Amino acid sequence: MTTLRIQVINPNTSLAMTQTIGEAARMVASSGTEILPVCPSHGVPSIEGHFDEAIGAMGVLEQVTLGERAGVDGHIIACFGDPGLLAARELATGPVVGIAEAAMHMATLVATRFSIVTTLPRTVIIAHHLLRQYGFEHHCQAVHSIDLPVLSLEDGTGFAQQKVRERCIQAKAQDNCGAIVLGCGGMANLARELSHELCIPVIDGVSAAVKMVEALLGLGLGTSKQGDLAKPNPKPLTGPYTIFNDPSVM
Ligand code: 5HY
Repeated sequence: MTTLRIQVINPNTSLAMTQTIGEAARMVASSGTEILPVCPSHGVPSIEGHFDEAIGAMGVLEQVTLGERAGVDGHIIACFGDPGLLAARELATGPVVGIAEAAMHMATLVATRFSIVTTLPRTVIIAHHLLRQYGFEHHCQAVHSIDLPVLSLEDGTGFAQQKVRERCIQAKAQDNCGAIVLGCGGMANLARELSHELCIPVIDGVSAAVKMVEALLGLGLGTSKQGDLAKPNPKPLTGPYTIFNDPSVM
C-alpha cells in the first residue's frame, strides 16, 4: 500500500502551535498517511490580521516549494485565513487545501447553517471575506471571537480553551446554527470533545483538510495545471525570493 505524504503547514512560526496542529492531523489521518507538520523558517509568530497574513503567505510558499522538492503528495495550509492558498496551488502538483475552506465545506455537509468561533475581533472580517470568496456567506449564521490573541491558545492556562467553549455554547443557544466551525489552527485539538459535550457538530479545519486531501488523492486528483493554477511563468526572482528560481518547482 502506497504511503501518502501530506505536509501540514502552520504559516506562523510558533513551534508549539505547529505541534498542536500536527497531533490533531495525525489523530484523523488514515494508517497509510504520513503527516509532515512544518512551519516557515522565519516570519510571524502568530497571524492576527492582513499584514501578518501577507508575511505568513510567503512562509507557506517557501514550505510548499520545499515540500514539492521532497515529493510530498499534498499540502494543507493550517491557518484560518488560508493565506497564500491560490499562489500555493500554482506551485503544487498535488492538492492544496486551506483549513477554513475545508471546515466550511464539511460544515455544510452536516448542517444547513453553521457559526464560526475565531480568536480576535479584528480577524472576524477575514472570515467574512473567505465566506464570500468560497460562496458560504448564506450558510453562516454568525462569526464570534474569543477576544484573545492567537498564542493564548498555547499558554498552558486553559483560559482560551474555556473561552472557546463558552462561545460555542453561546453560538448553539443564540445562532440557530446546526454546526460550529473552529476558526484557528490552534483550536484543532478542541473539536472532538466540544462536539461530544455540546451535542452539536464542532468542526476543526485541520482534521477536515486531512480527510479532504486523502479523498482527493484517493481519487487521483491533484491541482489542475490548466488555466490560472498552472505553474507561474518562469522569471528570475531576486533577493529573498531566489528559492523560487527552482526549475523543479517552477
Ligand atoms: C490561525 N492565526 O489559524 C489564525 C487564526 C486567526 O496564527 N493561526 C494564526 O485568528 O485568524
